[in-house]
Amino acid sequence: EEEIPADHPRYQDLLTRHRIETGIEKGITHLQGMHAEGRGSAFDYLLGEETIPSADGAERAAAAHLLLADQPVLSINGNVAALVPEEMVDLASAVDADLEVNLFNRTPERVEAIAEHLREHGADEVKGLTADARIPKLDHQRAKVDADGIHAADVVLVPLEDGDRAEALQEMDKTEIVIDLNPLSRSPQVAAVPIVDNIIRAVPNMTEHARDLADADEAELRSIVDEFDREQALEDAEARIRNGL
Ligand code: PTJ
Repeated sequence: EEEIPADHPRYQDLLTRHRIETGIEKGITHLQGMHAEGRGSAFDYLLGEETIPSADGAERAAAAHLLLADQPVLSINGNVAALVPEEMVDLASAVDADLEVNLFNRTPERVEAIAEHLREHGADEVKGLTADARIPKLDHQRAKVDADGIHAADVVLVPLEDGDRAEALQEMDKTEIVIDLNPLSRSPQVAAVPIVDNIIRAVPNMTEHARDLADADEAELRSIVDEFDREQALEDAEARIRNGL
């Protein structure tokens, strides 16, 4: 990371790519993670590589949801672990959430490497290793969850996955927060809170909102949650991308 000069016009994009490469070398990130990163990077370019106002609103609503939750869980895949390990640990501590490894390309080695990576970045407990429960109606590896983790959670943060897990979790009556730079992906389309922003910016900003709302009472948090308009957030992101074109 030191090799990339901070004043390079594509600094953030190069840094992100470099973290994914390092993640692959360490056995944390799947090779497909590089493709996912490329897709995300194209959308970020069109968004102007900044947190648009509606995404900031979504990040605040997400923070309020997490603070209101009884059992919030932050789901971690290979890209998330490579890009924002410390930031995820910080968010988990700000909202008192659990971290759970959940992978599409699941192998015991990768689950363990990611858990270890998160511990190195300050996590004291990482879930997802026992995987003693299943998400119903989902037949791939992403169905494997901890009974006292995602399976029991009321609010789940689902970053960087375009798939059908979001829908399956919704059928379990969970509130979902999705981070995805592509507003047309299936996951943001069904999320209670779709955050169309780069995870590198989104997570620290959610933590900042959570700290800002730490003393807010339940009524205030509820009103933030109620005022958030998911359709409008998706429309704003799409409009911004069309503009970018
Ligand atoms: O680690 P695993 O085995 O669980 O696999 C993880 C990947 C990411 C490889 C897997 O979930 C996958 O292939 O995902 P997709 O279908 O490429 O979906 C990833 C989504 O995240 C895409 O819609 C991208 O636009 C989006 N994305 C990629 N990078 C970022 C991003 N969104 C926000 N911030 C990013 N940095």
